[in-house]
Amino acid sequence: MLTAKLSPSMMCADIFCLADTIRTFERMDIPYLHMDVMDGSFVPNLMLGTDTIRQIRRSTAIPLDIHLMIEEPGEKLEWFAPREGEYVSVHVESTRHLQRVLAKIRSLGARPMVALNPATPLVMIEEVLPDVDAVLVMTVNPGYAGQSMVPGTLEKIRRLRALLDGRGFEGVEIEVDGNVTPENAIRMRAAGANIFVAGTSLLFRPGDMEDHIKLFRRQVG
Ligand code: S6P
Ligand code: MG
Repeated sequence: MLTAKLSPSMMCADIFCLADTIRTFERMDIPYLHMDVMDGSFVPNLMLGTDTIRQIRRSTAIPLDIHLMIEEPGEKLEWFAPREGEYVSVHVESTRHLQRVLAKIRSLGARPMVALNPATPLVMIEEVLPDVDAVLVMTVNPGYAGQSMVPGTLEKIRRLRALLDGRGFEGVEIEVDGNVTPENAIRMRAAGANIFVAGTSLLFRPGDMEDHIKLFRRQVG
């Protein structure tokens, strides 16, 4: 079973406390920071731009997990200057030449991840499984924090894990994004997910963030 990892969703962070939050993540050995990039076209919202990404990179060595919710991401990859060890995810629904874009992410030194909306069937990514290090299963429709998990996505995670393992891609990770509560995380883990985007349902909910991280690690791994 792949190691369980947290990827805090930085669009949920209080910008007035950002430096302290990042220090907490460093102290707690958080492996990724999830950066939601939204263009107001692929999704009905605008979020995190290139300058924010640059500033976060200047302030920490934690690798980024950049989630591109933008039209034709292949034409804009260089804007984000992906680094070795970072993840960059692109949506199957927004990317006309998916395989080419995933190859470009790798050629820039980063780790390619393909993302699917809840309504997109797994068959849409079958041909690119050899080209990715991870698959991002959206468990809410992308655009906003604070939504409820779409029923059926748990079963989709289970089917994806079986598909990956059955085709010899046991090392390909599954990231889940949306309404990852402590309870949902346990169920998502049992279904086969191992990277958990932690937003308002997990780390950025009321209470002490370190306690939330410890609870997650006790319950999920
Ligand atoms: C949503 C975005 C996500 C959210 C995250 C918020 O479009 O891709 O990364 O930031 O899902 O988490 P929560 O717990 O508020 O759903
Ligand atoms: Mg996201």
